[in-house]
Amino acid sequence: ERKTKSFNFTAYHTLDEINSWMDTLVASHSKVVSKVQIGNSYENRPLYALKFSTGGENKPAIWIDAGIHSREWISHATAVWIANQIATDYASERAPVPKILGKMDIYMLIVANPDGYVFTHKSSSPFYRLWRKNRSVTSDPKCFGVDLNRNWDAAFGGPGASEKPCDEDYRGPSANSEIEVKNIAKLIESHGNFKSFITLHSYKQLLMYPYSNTGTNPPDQVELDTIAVSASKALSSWHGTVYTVGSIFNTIEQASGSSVDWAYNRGIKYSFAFELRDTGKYGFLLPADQIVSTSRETWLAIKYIMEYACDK
Ligand code: ING
Ligand code: ZN
Repeated sequence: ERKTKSFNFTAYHTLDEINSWMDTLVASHSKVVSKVQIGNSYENRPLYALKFSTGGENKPAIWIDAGIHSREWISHATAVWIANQIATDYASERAPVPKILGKMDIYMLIVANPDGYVFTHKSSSPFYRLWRKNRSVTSDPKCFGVDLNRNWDAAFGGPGASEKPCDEDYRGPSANSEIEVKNIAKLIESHGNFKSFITLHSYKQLLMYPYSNTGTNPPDQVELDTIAVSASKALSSWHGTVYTVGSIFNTIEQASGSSVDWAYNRGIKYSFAFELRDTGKYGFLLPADQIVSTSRETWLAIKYIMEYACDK
């Protein structure tokens, strides 16, 4: 308990600090949180997910990942804060967390791209700090990394992803070629009972749903849009931060091989992608004094989506 409390939620942390914080969270809340290793990264770092569960086998579940793009530091920091909030809300019986965890499990992968994240901490020079992809070797010896949000088996190879290894949105040689993507997909597929898939990115203040690869509406567009509008209203109620809602294709741009399209296509209806703060003033370099306010407002939106999926 003491150690969890002394963790500084108002600062950005290294991979090692986040991993050891997970251990202290699990130690303080072992009845409800455990650490699950879902595999390793390309450079052989463990991929640790936090599993929130009150017991039972294969309960309907909610997936949350952050940091699939390493430079988007506010996503990892927000996921850390939210994980702590879920644990403490459960411990103090604060609604709706006990109800949600009575029916569903929550999996949180806070650092989906640990190799990239370590790289962004090597130097504050933009080449390091603004690294987006993972760090795998490509067919071009000068260029490293695959965009892990273009490598999923969902319209892989279509428009909105590059075939060139030096590009920021390089899709990789084939769908699931990247071990990080493969590990997440394997966990979700073998579990088979995920109801919601939430992925955290930055920046642009958007709450989005599929598809990213086409402008055609998904069959559940009306419901997903209604949920996203309500969740973004909940988010705004905290500090007045304004989010735009829509399909990924319509709010940002076309992207093939994305995780939410994959999740939605395999039947995870409540699939959403967040672009957290800000709208461009600081961009990926969001000052650390905005971590807690960003986390609090994002939690309101995520809580809304979770409760909706739970009550459904
Ligand atoms: N934006 C996302 C990207 O991968 C996105 C947008 C989200 C595309 C979800 C597809 C699916 O390009 C950032 N900033 O990474
Ligand atoms: Zn991103």
